[in-house]
Amino acid sequence: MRESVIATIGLGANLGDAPATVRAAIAAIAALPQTALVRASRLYSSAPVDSSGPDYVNAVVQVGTGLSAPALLAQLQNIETAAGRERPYRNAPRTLDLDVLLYGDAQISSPPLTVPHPRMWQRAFVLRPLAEIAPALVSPAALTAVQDQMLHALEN
Ligand code: PH2
Ligand code: MG
Ligand code: MG
Repeated sequence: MRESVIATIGLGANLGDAPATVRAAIAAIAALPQTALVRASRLYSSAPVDSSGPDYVNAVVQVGTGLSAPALLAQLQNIETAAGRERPYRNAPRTLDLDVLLYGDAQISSPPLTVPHPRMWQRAFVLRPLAEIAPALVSPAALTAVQDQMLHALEN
């Protein structure tokens, strides 16, 4: 493995057996080439934000990876496709969404990939699982800003 970067990935699903899909996606991420799972949050249930359909299941994981950011994104898109992901319109309900939230401390602005994820600081379904596994990355003020968004852990 070339020098490894800590990448933070957000998982979301609200169609089909969302908890099973998210758990399988965490296993698939852990099995990616040049990639090792570092930490995984619990699964959370959250009301759709700027989206529709059933409540979402969300989680956040960190991996150490030798994949470049575009290569990691391509691998995540393969996992989404294998889970039956369709993209009828923006923020449509989905079987699986895998977003690169952070890639080390890189700032990336390219058409397929913007890192840090531009909306992550407005979303409890990202910040609370992230705070669970990497508390230094999420300030108390950031958590306060999203405290009105409905979210609860599905497990202890
Ligand atoms: N993802 C979105 C839009 N809205 N809402 C919740 N609760 N969870 C998500 O993962 C989510 C969302 C776009 O990716
Ligand atoms: Mg998303
Ligand atoms: Mg996405």
